[in-house]
This record gives sequence, C-alpha cells and structure tokens, in this order.
Amino acid sequence: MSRRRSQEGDQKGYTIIKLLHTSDIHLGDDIGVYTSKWGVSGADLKLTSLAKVIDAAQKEKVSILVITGDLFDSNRVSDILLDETIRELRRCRTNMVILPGNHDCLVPDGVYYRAKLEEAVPGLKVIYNDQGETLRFPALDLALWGKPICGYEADVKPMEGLPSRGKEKWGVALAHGLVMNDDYLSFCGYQISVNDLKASNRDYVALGHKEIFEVVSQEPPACYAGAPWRTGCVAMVELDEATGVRVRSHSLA
Ligand SMILES: [Mn+2]
Repeated sequence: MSRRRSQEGDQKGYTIIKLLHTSDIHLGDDIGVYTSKWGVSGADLKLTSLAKVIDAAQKEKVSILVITGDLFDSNRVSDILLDETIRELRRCRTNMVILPGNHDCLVPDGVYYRAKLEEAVPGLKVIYNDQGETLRFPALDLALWGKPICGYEADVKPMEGLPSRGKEKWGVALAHGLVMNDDYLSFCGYQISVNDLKASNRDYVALGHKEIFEVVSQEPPACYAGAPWRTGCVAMVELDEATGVRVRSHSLA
C-alpha cells in the first residue's frame, strides 16, 4: 500500500526520494538481435545501456540506483569487460545496490567474488548474504532487502525469508524471479507468488528477470524495470513523503 500522510503543515520541506531501478543488462552477451536507437548492437549495446543508465542516475540526481539481477550475462565475463563495467559504475556519484541474479549468480568462482566491485566503486553495495540481507540508508530513512541467487539450481524462492520491515520510513524489497499469477507451478524457476508481494509489507518491490517493463502490482507497487537495451527505459520510483509512491518508466536519452 502507498504510504500517505497529511500534507498539513508539510507543504514545504518534505522529502522525495528518487530511486532508479534497472535490471537484466546482461553485460557480456554479444547476441546482436536488438539494434537500438543508439546505433549499436550485441555486447556494445549492453555496455552502452549501462552508460545510459548511469547518465540518467546522474542527470536525475537520484538518491539510489538498484540493479535487480543479471547485470552480467554469465560468471565467465572477461576481465576487460569487468574493467569497463567498473569504469562506468565509478561515474555514478550516488548509492548503488546490485542484487546477483541467475545469470550472475553467487558461486565461489563467480563474477562478483572475482570483480570485487565494492572495493573498486565508492558507494556500491553487492548483496552477498545467501539468506537475504537488509541494507540500511539512514540519511534516506530507507531499508532495502534482497536475497541473491546463489547457484544454478532454479528451485529457489527469491522472496522467501523476507523479514518484517524495520523502523525506517521507507522499506523496499529487491527480487530476481518470476511473479506467478496463480499458485506455484512446478516447472518454472525462481518463483515469486502474488502473495509474496502482498505479504511483503514494503513500499515498493523492485523486480528483475523479465526484459520488459511491467508493473505487476499496485499494492504494493511492484515492477519489472526491464532490460534497458531492449526497452530504452528504466523504472523511476519516487518515494514521496507527502503523497506516497509513484512508479513510471523513464526514457533513456
Ligand atoms: Mn534472470
């Protein structure tokens, strides 16, 4: 549910937190089916889309950027690509959180242990705890929970183990998986039920795994940001102390 409060006496000075949400960039995937308005395709398109996302985060002065899985197409991406990725991420002067997905899952020899992104990029947090982890941002009065995918076994529930929300004004959950409209079906991996969303008691659920932009729930607001190289957009989420939560697609230049 959107958090609403009276605007009485609060017309001035209330805060709006801008959260930029993207996912499924699949860096290192060189399949060139999609040619964008940016005039590039294949692996170049994926890296260009990351650059566009960082540009948007800077231009829109967002408070936090979240990437909900599959930033990398695989755990075998090259060291050259890792250097290029770090160079892009370092341009971003805001809080950043990366949730590992199924393509870039947290395995011992995987990309996140190899890249050590947090050491290379100020302000960046990667969610490593296989049980799920809450990151707190006191300056934003925001708590953000996510559970990484930690292996190639698809029989995991990305929102299982979500704790009660904390005392922060804003609570956001990150999850990489497939929202199922009905009960769990046995053949689909990474399942998120509609009830997982409803029971989350969060202000926003930032989803990844689908490459299209799709708002899948209003209460709570839950959205797939989609792959930016495919959609040309990211999800821009405003946590507005006065009027609640707004989610919209934001076109990348
Ligand atoms: Mn995925």
